[in-house]
Amino acid sequence: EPLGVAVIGTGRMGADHVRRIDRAISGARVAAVVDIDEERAEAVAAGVDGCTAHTDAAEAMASDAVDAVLIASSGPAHEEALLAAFARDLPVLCEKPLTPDAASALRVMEAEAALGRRRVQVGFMRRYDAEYVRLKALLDTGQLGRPLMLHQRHRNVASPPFFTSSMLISDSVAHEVDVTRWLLGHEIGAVTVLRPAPSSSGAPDGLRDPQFVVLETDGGALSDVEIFVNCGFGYQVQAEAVCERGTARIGDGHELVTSMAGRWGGTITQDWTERFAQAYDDEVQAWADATRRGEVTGPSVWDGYAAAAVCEAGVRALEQGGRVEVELAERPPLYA
Ligand code: ISE
Repeated sequence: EPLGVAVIGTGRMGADHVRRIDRAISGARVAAVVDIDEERAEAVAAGVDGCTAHTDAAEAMASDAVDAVLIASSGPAHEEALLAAFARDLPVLCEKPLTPDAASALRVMEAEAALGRRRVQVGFMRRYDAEYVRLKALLDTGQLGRPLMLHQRHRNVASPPFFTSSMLISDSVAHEVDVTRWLLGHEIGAVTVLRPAPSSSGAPDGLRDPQFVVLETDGGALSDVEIFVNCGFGYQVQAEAVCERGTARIGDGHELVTSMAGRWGGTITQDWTERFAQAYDDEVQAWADATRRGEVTGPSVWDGYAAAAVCEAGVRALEQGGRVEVELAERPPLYA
């Protein structure tokens, strides 16, 4: 019996995950889709055999055909959907951000901790990307010595119309926050955000784009992030670890280099569904496999909460300037 998944939210990521579960991965099927836009839910459901359409997440979760939930609605809608899934004790894959702020993430963490076992994998898909996995494996061997600094670049072609200056941190840099914690095994203790003059090309008026974010870890490492969400030319995600005895870098995108007519070069991916397509496939496959074994693996609600707390400090640093310390709640034993 394949795992019956309810996909909550059929926007860009939700629709991509529906396609992925329907066509790319094994052992799971889309049993229900939910969207506040009824027509959209029905249009997506119509493309999948035996899939029902709903406008209410709790109603979809009540269906006998639903064994697990993939939450891909907008960040502010996650908390309610997570709590509805907990009420039915359903396993969840929740797209990032877990929730948009630390207080709501903490409520979710307390609710899951009260269940006494993990139910949620958070969708930090970079942890499933082959290049990141190799970088982490190399750092973990210790061959390069202790990592001292991470330099990261995160560029999007263009931001969507609803994007705000604080979303550069809470929606985009959230990935580098998780990558930093995961690669180094440190928590992030303080955030500083520097703001160069905004780009006048492409970025909507008033959007603070680009930004330069400095994360200080409790292990004494520095992680810097250039976030530039209206760079215009491509989707680039790069990371370099500077260690005591060497460096390691990913994201140069050199899989195919052509030489022709006196020039050499390659192509640049245009968005995350393209750059991280395989990572998303592997992430959702790993979630479905673990769920069918009755396990929960991958990034946890603690990771989602920690990212939310760091991003909240980052947004304050962006707004008020200077260095803002991160306040983290105690880590519950469930996430030890
Ligand atoms: C988006 O929500 C993502 O998660 C993408 O990976 C990121 O590159 C983009 O900046 C975010 O807005």
